Amino acid sequence: MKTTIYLVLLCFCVVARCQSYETIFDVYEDKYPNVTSLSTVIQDALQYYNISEILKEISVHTTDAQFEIAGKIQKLNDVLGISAMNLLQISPDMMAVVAETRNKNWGKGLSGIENVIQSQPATDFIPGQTFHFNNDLQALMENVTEPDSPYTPILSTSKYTLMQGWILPKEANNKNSRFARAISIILNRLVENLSSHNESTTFSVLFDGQDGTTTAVSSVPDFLGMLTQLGFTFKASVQQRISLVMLAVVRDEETGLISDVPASIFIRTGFGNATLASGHAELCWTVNNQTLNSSFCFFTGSGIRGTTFGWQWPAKEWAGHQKFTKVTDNKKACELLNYASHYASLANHVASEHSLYDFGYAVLGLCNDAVAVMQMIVQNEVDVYPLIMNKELLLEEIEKRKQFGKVTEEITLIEDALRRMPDDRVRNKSMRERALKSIPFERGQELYKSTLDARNIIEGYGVEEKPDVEVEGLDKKFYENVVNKVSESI
Ligand SMILES: *[C@@H]1O[C@H](CO)[C@@H](O)[C@H](O)[C@H]1NC(C)=O
Ligand SMILES: *[C@@H]1O[C@H](CO)[C@@H](O)[C@H](O)[C@H]1NC(C)=O
Ligand SMILES: *[C@@H]1O[C@H](CO)[C@@H](O)[C@H](O)[C@H]1NC(C)=O
Ligand SMILES: *[C@@H]1O[C@H](CO)[C@@H](O)[C@H](O)[C@H]1NC(C)=O
Ligand SMILES: *[C@@H]1O[C@H](CO)[C@@H](O)[C@H](O)[C@H]1NC(C)=O
Ligand SMILES: *[C@@H]1O[C@H](CO)[C@@H](O)[C@H](O)[C@H]1NC(C)=O
Ligand SMILES: *[C@@H]1O[C@H](CO)[C@@H](O)[C@H](O)[C@H]1NC(C)=O
Ligand SMILES: *[C@@H]1O[C@H](CO)[C@@H](O)[C@H](O)[C@H]1NC(C)=O
Ligand SMILES: CC(=O)N[C@H]1CO[C@H](CO)[C@@H](O)[C@@H]1O
Repeated sequence: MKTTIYLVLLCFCVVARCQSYETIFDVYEDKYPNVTSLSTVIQDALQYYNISEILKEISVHTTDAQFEIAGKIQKLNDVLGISAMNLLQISPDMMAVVAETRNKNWGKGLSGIENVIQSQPATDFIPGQTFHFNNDLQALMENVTEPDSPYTPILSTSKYTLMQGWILPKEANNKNSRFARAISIILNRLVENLSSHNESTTFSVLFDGQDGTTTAVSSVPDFLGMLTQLGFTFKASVQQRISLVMLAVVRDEETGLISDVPASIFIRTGFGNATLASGHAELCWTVNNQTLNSSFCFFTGSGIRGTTFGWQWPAKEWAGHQKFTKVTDNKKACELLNYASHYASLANHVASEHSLYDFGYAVLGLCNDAVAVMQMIVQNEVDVYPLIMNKELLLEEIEKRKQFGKVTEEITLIEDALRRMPDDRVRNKSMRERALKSIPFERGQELYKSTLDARNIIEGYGVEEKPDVEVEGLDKKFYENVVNKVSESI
């Protein structure tokens, strides 16, 4: 219940006056047969749950907050029924405000905000300072089993049980996936080495040569060099789909059938009332030899210790899929991996220096932001949207390093990318194109009905036009207040 209230408050925004859909969560169930709209489930639940009661509980926490919507003071209790789901959308600039406010409250030690410490990918599998590639790889691959996340009921009626969880597909623990996870863990350890200046804690990977000698490597390029010598080739690309927040499924109590319930974070784009399911992007490498065909990815994630290399659960087909930035040359793909490792080291250092909540996730950007920095380096433009990172924190750190004369070539490139990349905390000319690109569906194959509407609305704007709607009267203060109230009250 508290999570629900938190989400409702966190994302409270302007009501979309609905057209071809009733709520922004409505999906084309006819095109995606194993999918049920969240709104269908909620609509049913509304017959059993007293929303007035629920909203009353919310209003206890928010009595002082300024609810100014489109210039009018509105009471939450007035916003009843299924259309209240349309409140669950937020503009990129307000996402950044929410991130900063949550972080401030976490820093102040307010209860209700616990730092998210999970271990995916686990860094603690590797014992000691060395990893013997030939001897230890098998054991590490055995160790990195990804468990299912069992279905946990959220609410149920006689008709539906809404649950949260994820049952992994079979390939999630096959050899390729285990190898990808093992490589991610090793890479993350090598990234730590970048910021450690103490030789006695340096992490090394040992490789046995055919001539009986052993080579020790402690840097990402050297590690990639060894893998290339062993016959592995790397390719890189950006993989993009829509974000999945809840990982929800519903059991139809009449038929017993389970189907997925897509629940994304919706981005209020500011182009009229166009709202889009937020895109999730990651920069991925395939690493192949003749027997293994693995893929690992790089992004800033929640609950994964910041900006890291990691292995992602395969997304459902209905989440869409598209690729950007295809780097097929082995050398270039390895160079990009080296830049990513320097960016991870920088971002994680800044997160640690400033004690950022969730290892910097949100304040230092969503998954998209880390990908955007890499896209700037490799192609001098960014495809992904939205971008909300507080890049000033990273630039400050780089300035500090410059004063001590300690800036690598990689960090110089990263600085340039940070300065020049688009920033959706302010309105920019590339927003229109990137917002449209963030839709990972062919026209007519959209998952959410609201996405098709949004596509039509945004396409109606000129190529260089910026969003016209600021946040329709909902100001920064509102979001700060709401997050503060929630932090205090939970
Ligand atoms: C969006 O805005 C347009 C023009 O401002 C309006 O005609 C339409 O009803 C709105 N559609 C939705 C889905 O809110
Ligand atoms: C729901 O709660 C409100 C406020 O407590 C109350 O006035 C109303 O009668 C309740 N409705 C139902 C159907 O129980
Ligand atoms: C694998 O896990 C076992 C038991 O937790 C541990 O003792 C061993 O060191 C691990 N091996 C590697 C290579 O991670
Ligand atoms: C380096 O790390 C070792 C082992 O943790 C520690 O004993 C030593 O004091 C460290 N040296 C410096 C200069 O920090
Ligand atoms: C539909 O999706 C659910 C949840 O992911 C899964 O358990 C079920 O097997 C799927 N059903 C079909 C018919 O694909
Ligand atoms: C590919 O790499 C794996 C792991 O190092 C190794 O076991 C396998 O023999 C390699 N395949 C080839 C054809 O080299
Ligand atoms: C490796 O996997 C990718 C994606 O799953 C596939 O497209 C490709 O054909 C595979 N390559 C090999 C050599 O098996
Ligand atoms: C984004 O907008 C800001 C403020 O208007 C501007 O300073 C910046 O140059 C713009 N960046 C891009 C990439 O358009
Ligand atoms: C002690 C050691 O080998 N440290 C290495 C950590 O990684 C950096 C960057 O690749 C190397 O320059 C250091 O030599």
